[in-house]
Parts: sequence; C-alpha cells; structure tokens
Amino acid sequence: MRQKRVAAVHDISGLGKCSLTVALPILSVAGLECCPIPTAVLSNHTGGFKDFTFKDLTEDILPIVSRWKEEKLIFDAIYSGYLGSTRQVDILIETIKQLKSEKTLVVVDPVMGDNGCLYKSFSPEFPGKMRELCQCADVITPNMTEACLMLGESYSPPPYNKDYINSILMKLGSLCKKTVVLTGVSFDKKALGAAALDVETGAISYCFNEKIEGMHHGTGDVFCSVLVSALTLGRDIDFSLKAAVEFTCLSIENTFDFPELWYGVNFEGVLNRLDDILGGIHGSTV
Ligand code: PXL
Repeated sequence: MRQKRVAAVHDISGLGKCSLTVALPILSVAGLECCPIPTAVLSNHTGGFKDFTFKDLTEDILPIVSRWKEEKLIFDAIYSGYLGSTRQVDILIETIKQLKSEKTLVVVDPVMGDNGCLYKSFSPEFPGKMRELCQCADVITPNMTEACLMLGESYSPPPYNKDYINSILMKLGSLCKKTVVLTGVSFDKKALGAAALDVETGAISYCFNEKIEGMHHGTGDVFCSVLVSALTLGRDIDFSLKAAVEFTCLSIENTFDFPELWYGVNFEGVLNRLDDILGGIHGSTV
C-alpha cells in the first residue's frame, strides 16, 4: 500500500494564513502526504499588511526537483499556487515535466489578483506568462480577476449573467487540458460560488452558497487546497466543487468571532469537519 503524495509549489508567508500554511494542514487532514516546494519566503502576505519581507527561492526549485527525482517517488498530484517571479513559470513548467507521471493530476491555481487588480508583487507581463503554465495543467482554478487578466478582458464586479460566465469558462477551456474551475461566480446579491467546465464534454456545473459579506483573505487557497484534496482522493468534480465551497464557507463563518483575524480565516477551527466533508479519507492510499 502507498500513501498518496502531492507536490505543493507555493510561497510560505509566516503571517497571513495562505499558500503553504493552508495547503499543508488541509492536505494532511485529507490523509495525503504534502511535499512543499517553497517559491519564496515572506514575512506575511502582500494583501493589506503595511509591508512585507520577500526572499526569492527561484534558484532552489530545480535542485529540489532533481533531488526528489533521484528518490524515484510517485506524485499523485502537483499543485501550484503563488509564484515568486515571472521566471518561476518556466521553472514550474520544467518541474511538472520532471515530476509528472502518467497518472499525476496537475492543478494550477493562477494566483495573481483579486477584486479586479493584479497583486502588487507581479509585473504586467505576469498574466500572459501564467497562461503558459495553465497549458500544462489538467485543472485550473482562477477567480474572476485572474480569469480576466489571463484572457485580456476588462473586469467588472459581480453579479454576472450566465451567458457571460459560460463564455469566460469556454475561453478558459482553451488554456488547460481537462477542467476549469472558476471562483467568485455570482448571479445575484444572495449567492456566491464556483463553476466548473469539463473541457472534453463541455458540461458546466455550478455550486453556490449564501453570500457572506466582506473580503476574506486566503479563501482562494483554502478553496483550492480542499478541491485538490478531494480530486486526489478520487472524488469527481461536482463532489470536489461542493466540498471546497462548503469548507470555505465554514471557515469564513468560523472567523466572525475573531475580529483580530482581518488577514485570514480561522480554517484551523473547522479542520475537524473536513474529513466528513470529503466523504472520509478513503482514497488517500493506492
Ligand atoms: O492568498 C494568495 C496569496 C498567496 N501568497 C501571497 C500573497 C497572496 C495574496 O495576497 O500575497 C504572498
């Protein structure tokens, strides 16, 4: 028997509850071995703190990959998120080539913006470069801002109409191999959720929850880490989408009583519910 293994390529931000500090605990609770490749070390995330320190780890990635390669280990998934530099896109493409086997699921979360804006750590060329990385992915998980940045479309805030969302999904479908998961989808003032497109069949599904007001940092990383966990456990896209929406909402609700937590969500307090939401961790071994 072998425990399933996920290579997680994200930054590590000491403060802020995002990237690896979210992916590691969520994948672990899902019974998966999470093997991190840090793209950069930051004091805190770049979204709202007054400053941040930034140590770029671009030069460390391929030596880590070569060392892992020598161990001849199987990776059931490769999950990438926030990258530390534009050059890291080419390095990630090489990382995927090196670590991927026939059955490896490649999930690219093209983390680069929110609320219509590119994060301040990225150059204007970054979205075009991120498109290249998406071509290597089975699954991509942009939010509406990231989708518009990659497609060169102007961003407008929600609500949207269904035809518009479906056309964005179809355009994103040409950027990746199998599945597009689009977050931040809303058709009215009451509900917010995500949509998924199966690139091969053209089937589109939606999953909504009651909209919770306010801006919640790190929820994209919580959502995507649950989605990757569910897909790696062998759940189908509809189940995985529902699990990711449900756990993200629970995490936000569990933050209401913690006013000091403006920079993230208290997902740790609901990790004990994750096993149930994932339908048990059967599938974490092969
Ligand atoms: O949650 C996305 C994210 C990840 N990593 C860093 C960030 C952000 C969002 O601001 O700044 C460093």
